[in-house]
Amino acid sequence: MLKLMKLPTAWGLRNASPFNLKAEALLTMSGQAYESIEALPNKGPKGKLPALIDGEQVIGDSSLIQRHLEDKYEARFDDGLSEVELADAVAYRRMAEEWLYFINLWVRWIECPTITRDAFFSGIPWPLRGLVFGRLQKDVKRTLHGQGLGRHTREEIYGFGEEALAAIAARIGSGPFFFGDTPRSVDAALYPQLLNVAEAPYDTPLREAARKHAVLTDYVRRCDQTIFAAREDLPNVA
Ligand SMILES: N[C@@H](CCC(=O)N[C@@H](CS)C(=O)NCC(=O)O)C(=O)O
Repeated sequence: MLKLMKLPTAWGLRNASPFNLKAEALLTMSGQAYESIEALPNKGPKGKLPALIDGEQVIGDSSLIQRHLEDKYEARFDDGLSEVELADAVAYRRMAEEWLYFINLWVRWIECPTITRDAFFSGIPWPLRGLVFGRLQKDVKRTLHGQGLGRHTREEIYGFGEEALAAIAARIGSGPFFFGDTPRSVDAALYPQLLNVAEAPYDTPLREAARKHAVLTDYVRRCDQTIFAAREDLPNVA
């Protein structure tokens, strides 16, 4: 059976790590039975999670997991979409994953680090917890500086976040999904990023901006309920 290596969750969210939730959503939509294994990012072949174990093959990266499900198991997430629709999906997916994700990463590690430390590192005794967290926080700071986001002011970062959320809300509109009545791979990618902004316990202007758009909070709920409606048939229901 397929095995999904994923990060442990927190706060009662289906998964507090958006890319891990995306992989779960894609696997569920594909109809393939799978088993979840909780792991840390260093277990992934690229030092990140999720990763999918399929026999001898270990596939790191949610987009490559999607491709694997399409190529090997004939998952048809996006059948019938036009070239322009597929292009639209790529652009929004990358905006959420390569932009909104980093804004939320900044919220979690730089703006509100103690919430993150207490949720994910409470198993490590003091003073080691502080040392481990401090080292990882330094890495995140370096990443954000390299990416560019970390060079902006707090106000500018929240401004970028609000802009991205407004763009996604406008695009979803009355939906019910990104492309109408059926959830597609773009929904499996977008909704975990939005869930982790709107529902995690970081009381910031970013969460406030997400919650201001009823379109987004409704969309998150709808995606989660629709995509995982069949999970009772599969092992390890979250
Ligand atoms: N492009 C990757 C991103 C995966 C990713 O960033 N995973 C995070 C958790 S949501 C991670 O493992 N972070 C640990 C790290 O960067 O060291 C994907 O689509 O799977």
